[in-house]
Amino acid sequence: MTQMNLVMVTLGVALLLVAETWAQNPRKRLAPPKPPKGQCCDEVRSLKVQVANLTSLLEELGRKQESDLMSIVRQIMELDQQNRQQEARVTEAESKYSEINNRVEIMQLQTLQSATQTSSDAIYDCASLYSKNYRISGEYKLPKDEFLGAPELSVYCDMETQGGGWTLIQRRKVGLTSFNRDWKQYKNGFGSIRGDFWLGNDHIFRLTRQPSVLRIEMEDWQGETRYAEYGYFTVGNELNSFKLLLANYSGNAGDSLRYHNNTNFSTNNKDNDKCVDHCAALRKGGYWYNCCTDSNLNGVFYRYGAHTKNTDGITWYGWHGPNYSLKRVEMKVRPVGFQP
Ligand SMILES: [Ca+2]
Repeated sequence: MTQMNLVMVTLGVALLLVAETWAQNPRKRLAPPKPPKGQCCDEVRSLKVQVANLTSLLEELGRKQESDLMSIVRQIMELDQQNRQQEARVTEAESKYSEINNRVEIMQLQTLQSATQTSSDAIYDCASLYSKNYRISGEYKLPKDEFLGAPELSVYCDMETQGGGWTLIQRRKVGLTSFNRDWKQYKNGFGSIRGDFWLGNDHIFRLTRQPSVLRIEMEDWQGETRYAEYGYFTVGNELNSFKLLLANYSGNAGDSLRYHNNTNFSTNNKDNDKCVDHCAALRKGGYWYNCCTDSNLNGVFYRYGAHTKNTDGITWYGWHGPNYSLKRVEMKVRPVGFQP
């Protein structure tokens, strides 16, 4: 622009000079010019040359300016286009982001739904079966549940006592199945689900991961019955030696499992009791032996009850003392919040 101004000024001066020259010779312009004197004509010629030069310079500058303007316009247009492209890219990115966001939300929703389905639809005990309208006591097969890590399992459900929904974890009634078994057998369970059996410490652990009630029903050889119920009952996993924790006794048989509270499980090949003696070997069963017993529900089945010589029978001290083996026992669990 400064260059442009300079050119304009120079051109202006040149024009002034030309005008002045013309003003000095007004007649020459009107009348047919006489042959000019050498000096004057030389000056005019030189000025004309200068004007021509300046004009061409101006024209050139004008063209340059025009081309500059054109290039600026082009640049602006290009920038504008780039801007629009970038805007488009941003819009695209935004829509992709929102699409991904939507997908994540859908996935979260699906996960939530499947989790809800698993916890509400899963059949993992007799209480769940009861709530699905299975109301007849008997043997049921619980399906394998990968979510809970539970294998397929046959269980016996008591759907009648005190509203039903009970999963049996133990039964003594026939007397032909030995309960003098090792750790692994007590861990996995043994016996016949319709007869005498131990469900298995792994299964009892899984069942009692939800807050559970334990109910023990007993019958003596005179046909009388008693029960003991614990409002809180849980068995630890194998790493914790299937430790027993229970509380809130109610019933009419006496609180003869309290003595075994907070003890580990022991078997004939694993002495986890709180005694110098090997209680499992002495009492011939697997149980939460302390030192050793106030009850021995997995003891030896003695027909007709009284066994004054031995203390290894199916005993419940709170009812018949240490020398009376019961005729029939059932241990069963159900969730604390169970609604018949
Ligand atoms: Ca011991």
